[in-house]
Amino acid sequence: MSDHLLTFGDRPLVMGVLNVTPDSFSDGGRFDRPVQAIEHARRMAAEGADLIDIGAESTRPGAEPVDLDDELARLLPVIEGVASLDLGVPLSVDTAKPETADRALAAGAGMINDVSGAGDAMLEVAARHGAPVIAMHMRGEPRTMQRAPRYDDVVAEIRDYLAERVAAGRDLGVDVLVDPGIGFGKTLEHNLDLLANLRELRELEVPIVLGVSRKSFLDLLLGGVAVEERLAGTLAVNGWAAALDVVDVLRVHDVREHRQLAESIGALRRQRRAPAPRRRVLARGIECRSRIGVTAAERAKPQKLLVDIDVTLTDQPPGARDELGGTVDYAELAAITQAVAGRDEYRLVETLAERIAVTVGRETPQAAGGSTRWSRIESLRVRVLKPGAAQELGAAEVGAEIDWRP
Ligand code: HH2
Repeated sequence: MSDHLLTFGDRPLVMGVLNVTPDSFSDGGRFDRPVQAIEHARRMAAEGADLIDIGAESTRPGAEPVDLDDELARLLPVIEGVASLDLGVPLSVDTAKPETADRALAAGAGMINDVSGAGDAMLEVAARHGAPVIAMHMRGEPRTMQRAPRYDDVVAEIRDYLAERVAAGRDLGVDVLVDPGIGFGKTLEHNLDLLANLRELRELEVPIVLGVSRKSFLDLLLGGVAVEERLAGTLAVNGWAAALDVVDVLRVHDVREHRQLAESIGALRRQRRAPAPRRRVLARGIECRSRIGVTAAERAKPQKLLVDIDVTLTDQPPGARDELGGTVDYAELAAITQAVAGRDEYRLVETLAERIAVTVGRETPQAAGGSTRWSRIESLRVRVLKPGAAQELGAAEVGAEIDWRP
């Protein structure tokens, strides 16, 4: 994606918020004069912002729309002023109006952030300027969006909506980044569902943007926390998403702290060891005999069974020992299976399968806490087939299978 504008590596990018508004929910009125706004952009760049998002229309719940002329009058001097500082940090324009985006891109912004989902007119502006776009999901409009929003499946509905915007962008050659729009026409439950299941947006295979900074769901979640006290909650949620690698851009007010968060997670990610290859030992088609069946007649004499066992081992370091003592011996699996099958009568094949699994788990050295420190049984699959019954029924195979963890 847009190599010249954004490069994604092993940490999320930090997008600093610059609201040139009198009424934004957390910083309204603080940067609504160009001089203050430009100074704040300089500060965020010094604190480590990878991007600066400049908006002139508050989208907090209940906010009134701003008309085009007012929006341009607030935005353009700031975009031009920040662009002239040459901070080396790309600027995005936070607007839902294609005309505003067009003028902002001409004035020095390199990207569009559209909370209204980047409709076709917006994508056309982006295509004309060769700029990427953030398509954010919003239900309704800011003035009314928090009036009892409803979804059948909030994660699936938003994923499908964003997928459609990505496809529309692709048709025009526009790179689209997606944002689930935390707090935009969503209850606390909806926001948490989205945040806990962000990985579903990974299916879209485009960068994911997240805006949770200081938002009111944190107030509801934490039981009454004022806007200026929501940094810890913001860091926790952004840290969760970053650690799970389900976010690429964090849109935040507190740049310094989030750059530290992103760098820490990047360092840990680089340090992670490659997972060791998982070993699975198989013993399949073990022949044994057992008195098994739901009727006494069936149990009167032993019948032939075929048993498959798959043992998954865990905890092997790369290049684990090349010795039988450090793994499961399949001869031992066959011997245990034959002994368990012959020892008792069973009505159900699943009972026998379970008995075999439990015995393997208990009697091999790899049983949890067993003698071999670095190789333990993580799980077992045991399948018991009755070839005689299959033949009678005209079936290829009949039997039962169980999965078991020690
Ligand atoms: N949230 C806000 C504004 N723009 N853009 C994206 N992509 N994602 C967001 O979650 C998002 C956004 C609202 O936050 P803020 O800008 O601080 O407040 P206000 O809209 O009141 O100016």
